[in-house]
Formats: sequence, structure tokens, C-alpha cells
Amino acid sequence: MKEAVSKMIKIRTLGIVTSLIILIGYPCIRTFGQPLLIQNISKRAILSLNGKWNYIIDPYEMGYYDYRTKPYDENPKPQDRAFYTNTKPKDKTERIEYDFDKSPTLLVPRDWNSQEEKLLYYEGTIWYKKSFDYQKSGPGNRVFIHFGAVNYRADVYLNGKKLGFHKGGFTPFNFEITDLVREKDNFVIVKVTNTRSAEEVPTLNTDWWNYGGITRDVTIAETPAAFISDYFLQLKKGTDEILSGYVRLNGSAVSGREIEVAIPGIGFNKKIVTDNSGKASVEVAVQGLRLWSPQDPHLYDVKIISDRDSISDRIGFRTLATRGSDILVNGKPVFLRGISIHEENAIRGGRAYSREDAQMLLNWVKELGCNFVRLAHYPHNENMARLADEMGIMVWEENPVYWTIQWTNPETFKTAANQLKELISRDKNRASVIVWSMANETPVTPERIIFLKNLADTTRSIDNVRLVSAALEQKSTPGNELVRTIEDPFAQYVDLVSFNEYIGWYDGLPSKCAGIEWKIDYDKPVFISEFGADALGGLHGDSLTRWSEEYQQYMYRETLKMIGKIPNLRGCSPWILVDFRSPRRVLPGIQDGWNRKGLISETGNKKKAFYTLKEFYESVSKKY
Ligand code: GCB
Repeated sequence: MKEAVSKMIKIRTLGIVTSLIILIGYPCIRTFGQPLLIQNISKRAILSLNGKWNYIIDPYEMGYYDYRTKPYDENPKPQDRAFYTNTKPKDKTERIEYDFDKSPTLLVPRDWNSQEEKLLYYEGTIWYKKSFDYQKSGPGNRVFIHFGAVNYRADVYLNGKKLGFHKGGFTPFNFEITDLVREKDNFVIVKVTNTRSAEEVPTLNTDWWNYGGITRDVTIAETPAAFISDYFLQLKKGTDEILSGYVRLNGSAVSGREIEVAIPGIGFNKKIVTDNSGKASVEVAVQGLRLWSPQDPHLYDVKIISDRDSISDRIGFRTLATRGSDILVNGKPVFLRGISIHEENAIRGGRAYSREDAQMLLNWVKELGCNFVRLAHYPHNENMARLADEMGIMVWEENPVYWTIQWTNPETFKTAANQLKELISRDKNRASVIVWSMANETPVTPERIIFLKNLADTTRSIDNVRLVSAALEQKSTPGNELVRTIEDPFAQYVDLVSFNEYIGWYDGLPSKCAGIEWKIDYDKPVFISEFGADALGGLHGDSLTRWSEEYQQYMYRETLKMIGKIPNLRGCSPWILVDFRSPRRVLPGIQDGWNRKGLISETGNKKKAFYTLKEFYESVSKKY
């Protein structure tokens, strides 16, 4: 009896705790491995929250933690001093020590570093707040708040309630706000933290600026109750006329629903039916497709229609494969005339985010004679892949696994895999994207092989068509410094053997290139993902004067001769299109906080080596 009573008490207590948890929404919802990431968000956008947001700099996170460092949002009775409550004094006696509405503003989207001089080097927490009114357009509709990216961690609150948090500075996420959003005076508050940390991805050490803030668009999106949340359409591996993929519905009663996939341009129309999970697979022959290629970047209007929803996209279709050392696009061998880029608009200052920024960068890419870009070292904004689709530029997209991260930490793996999945989810319908890169210059250890292999397997389980790669490192062979090879066992798992090399910059003088011999024993295409040398735009000297444009040009000339001798070479993406900010680069009068390996200076001037590479690409394009 006594036991039964105590059991009952236990069950009751558990019940109360559970209801409390549900009531106050703790532990908060994470977006990790989010089941619902809305595809093609710009087609769902109803209201943009871009523009001015009030902000509070909070290096001690006093708006988040109480004085015992317990987060306020884990407290059943949050206190007025928690910034996300946006509390105002009720009368003159009340003491509230913050006020968003009297605080200054920052522009969203944009990093904070380039907007305020005092924030240039800031790493820490800043709170953002924006108010808005919202009128739903249909009574049963669902409403979401979508962020293109926030670097690095975002804790998001609407009208005083926590929606969840997201980690990873370069990928999109969304929260449903159907039941919270009201017609008047909504306030969204985001705590943004860009503090670097050892277990995160990227980790403590990088060679780029750690721009913080809400760096991409913020959108309120509205959908029908059951809506087309995702779709993936591409040509089936190994065929040029079987359309393969899926459409996914989200909401209630999503099973057994008919969905139509139409490509009006070729009179194609196919009806498919969802399974119990709301997913409808498609695998069907299509005739008369004009294939997407860099020479003819043809995109089709694709329409997806369910009984309660419809969405359209512009999608290109191409085949992609490797055969021995060749990369085949639509069955024809290509040479990747590439260049690496960081997501930065050096001229305006700060992270690139807009279509105009993408246009500026990709125009330069075209001018250089490229058909390929490596978007290093993390996922760039969606405009890049969309514009690359239109301009006929093939794209390498990269996960921010850079240098040395915590290979044995399961949380670190989860964070890396999550960012990769979010990137693939966003860009999987872009014909221009041909490479998913797992990592850059990571050390060769057994733990790291397991980590990267898991990432590669995850990638292939989502997309079995695009090429999997990673920027590896090359090494001297024992006993002969001049014979270079790839010893990294991860090369077995990639479709494209890519590596970075700096012979002539970190590794001897440019003249060293002439004596190098390459021994790369893989029957796979080889790609040089980086080579380069620093030059301060406008600094001239002879070809052995470091930092001069002449040195950089000499190094390019020698390197291009050297890599031309690699039989399997099928492309390169030298480092880098434009000078970029990096806190590692401190040499006064030369670097002043900039990595100077750009072919274009931070003021937009082309250096001599720009023309050297352009000439090389002109000659290559005659052969391919
Ligand atoms: C590298 C890195 C890149 C650096 C570059 C450099 O190997 O992959 O992120 O910026 O070298 O300039 O040293």
C-alpha cells in the first residue's frame, strides 16, 4: 500500500513536471537536425524583416543569465531583467536596466563588424530586436520565421517566448510561429553570439574574419496548413532522361495526396501520390530536355502543385559523372577553370549577402575566364548558387570543417553534419552545384577519417549524383623533397582528389616549381583547390620581391607550368579572387588585417596575376 502511494506520488510529480515542461517550453526546441526546413523560401515570403533592428551589446550576457549563471529562459518564471521579455517599467518606481527602443540600430542583413567601428573586432553577444504587425492572409494558414543565416549561435524569442536556438553561422533555419504571432506589436528578439570555441565548427582558429550578426535575410513566410515543404528534382545518376527525386508535404493529413510535377517548357506533367510520411517519390522519363551547361545555362520553370498548395522554381538539369580522370558534364569532359572566393564584399566592407554582392563577385569570375568557383570555406548565401545557375558557373560548396576540430566529440560531429545537411537541403536543386566539399586542410588521423567518412556517407545518402571532395594536403615523399604525393587515405573516399599547395610562397621560392614532380596514384580527376601568393595591390618590385605584384605573377606563371604536368589534372581554384580580412594578417603597411592573396585588391583593382590566370584559362578553354 505504502509502495503504491509512493508510486502514485512519483507519477503525479512526474506528471506535474511534464506539464510544466510543456507549459513553459523547456527544454527549448533546438533546430538541430530540423525536420522542417522550408525549401525555396523566397517564394513563401510575405513580409521581410530586413532593415533596422535595435541592438544591445552584452559581453557578459547579463540579459541571458542570472547572477548564478542560470539562463533566465530555463526559469519557469522569467524575470523582467531577461532581455527577451522586452519589459518596460510600469511606473516611475520600477527599475528596468535596458531598453531596446532607446538603443541604437544595426542593419539586417549585415554583419555587425562592418557597421560600427567599435564592433570591428567584437566577438561576443549582441541582442537584436525588431517589432512588426502581421495580418495572416488565410485563416488556416501557418506562419514561420526564417533566417538565412546568423553567425554563430542564435537564440530566438517571439513575444517573450523562446522559439529555439540554432548553431552554425552560414546555413538557414526556421521556426513555426503560427500560434504566437498576432496582428499588432509582435516583437522578435534574437541573442546572437559569435564567440569562437574549441568544440564548434569552425573552431577557434581560421584565416578569415569572424563576422557576427544576422548576416542574411529574415523573412516571415506563410503557407497553407499542409504545404509543399521540400522537393528535390534532378536527373537520375547515370541517365540523361530520367527525372528522379521527391516532393514532401508537411502538415496534417498529408498521406495519399496527389501532387503534380510539371515542366511546362517541354510539356511534361506527372502525378505522384504521397506515402504515410507525406513524401512522394518520382522517377519518370522526360523527353526533350535542353540540358544545363556552362555554355548554355538553361533553366526550366518547374511547378509543383498539390490540392492545397503550389510552388514554382527555376531548375536546370544536367548529368554529372567521373570516368577515370575525367569529369563529365552531360557526358563531355570538362576542365574546371576555377577561382576560390570568400563571402565578402571588400569594397563595401563586410560579409556579402545580397544578389548585388553575388553579381559583383561572379562578374569578376566571368571576366577571369572561369567556369567554376570554389565557395570557401563555409556555405555562402543562396544568391550565389542561384546566380551561378543563371550565369553558367559550376560551383563547389564547402562545409566549415577547417583545420583542426574536435574529431572525437559527438556534439562536434552533429554540428558539422547538421550544417552540411542544411546546405545540401537549401541548394540541392541548383544545377550549378557540382561538388560538396567536406572539409579543408584537416590533419591525417584515424579519428578524422571516421569523422569525414561519416560526413561523406551522409552526403551520398542524400545526393548520389554530385561529387564529394575535400581540400586535402600534399606531402613530399620520404627521401625526396621534390617528389610530391597525396598520402591522405581520405582520398580513397572522394570523387575528386583535391588538394591545396603553396610551393613558391610558404614552400620555397617560385623557381622551386620547376623541379617538382607529382606522383598521384589515383584513377580519379585531380583538382588543385588552392595555390597563391600575397601581393599588395599597387606594390611593385622585381619578381623576387615579396608582397609585390610581380612576385605574385611570377609565382602564378611557375605554378601553372608545374601543374600542367599533372596528367590527371582537371581543374584548379587558385587562392583567391579578392583580398579578404583576416585577424591573422598583421604585417604593417602590407597586410594591415588583410590576406593579400587576392587577384583583385580590396579596393577592386586587378593585380598583374589576374591577367596571367586569365590568359591561362583562355588557352585551356581552347582545348576543352
Ligand atoms: C590555406 C587555407 C586558406 C588560407 C590560405 C593562406 O591553405 O586553406 O584558408 O587563407 O591557406 O592564405 O594561407
